[in-house]
Amino acid sequence: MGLQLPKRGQSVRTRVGTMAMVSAGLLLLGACSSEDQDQIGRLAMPEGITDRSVFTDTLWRYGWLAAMIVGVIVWGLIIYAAIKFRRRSDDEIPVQTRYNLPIEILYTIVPVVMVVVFFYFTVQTQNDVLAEAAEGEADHTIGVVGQKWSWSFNYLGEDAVGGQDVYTAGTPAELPTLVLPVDESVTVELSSPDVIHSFWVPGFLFKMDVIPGRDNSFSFTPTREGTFAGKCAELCGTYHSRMLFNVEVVSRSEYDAHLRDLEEQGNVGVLEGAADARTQEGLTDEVHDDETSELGDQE
Ligand SMILES: [Cu+2]
Repeated sequence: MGLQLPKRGQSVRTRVGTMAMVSAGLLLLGACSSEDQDQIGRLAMPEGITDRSVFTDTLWRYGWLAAMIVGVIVWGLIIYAAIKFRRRSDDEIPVQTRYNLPIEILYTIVPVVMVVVFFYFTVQTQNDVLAEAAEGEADHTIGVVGQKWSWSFNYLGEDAVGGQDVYTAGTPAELPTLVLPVDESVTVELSSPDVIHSFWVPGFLFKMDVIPGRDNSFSFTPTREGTFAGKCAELCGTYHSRMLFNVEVVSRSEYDAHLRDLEEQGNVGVLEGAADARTQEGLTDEVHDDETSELGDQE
């Protein structure tokens, strides 16, 4: 028995359905706020707020472009093949082809080449994002501690408080705020006393794991003032979803005032993030050496 063509009534119904879907789609797009439309323009990436976010943003856009080019070629080939080699009569069987070596080599090599190109540009982007502060040392160094289930921020050796270290800490109920000076370079040093967390500010278009016993750091310069959201991006345990914080990018004078406030509140020193941080194995070399010598003394 041959193929049954759809009856006329069915195809009209399909066309009406398609038109309804297209107009609903257009209506939805039209109803988008300008904020949503900005986001569509950025291909769903958050707006970058540091000098480094442009690298990730560029990779993202070219990634989409490459995917669209591949998509158009593949869709084109599918449509071309479906029309050109369609079944023309009920008793015709299409040409049966087995093994086409050139085609098989092509569709093995082409994806490998695409992955290599993606990999190359990803590594290049990563190097740009992770490059240390351009001119020697960064203007500010901030120690960020991720601990179950919040964050501590240590502002290290700040001139505004006479070269002292001051800190701020939060809880899942009272979110901590990381204050950053606009247009000044910052190095963030990440540490964790307990489990692996991940420091993520979506506006940085970047995140980095916070691993016990491993010193991870990155540098950047915030370029836009404002309040932004931050979170833990590693499924680290029970209250992982509550490991939220805020980032406030402010002018230098407001930044200095914030540091002096912390000093006045008595938040002087460096927080390790947990009461038992110094007794846990393998946190930093320094701690480890201390423990070894203590053990040596006991023996
Ligand atoms: Cu976490």
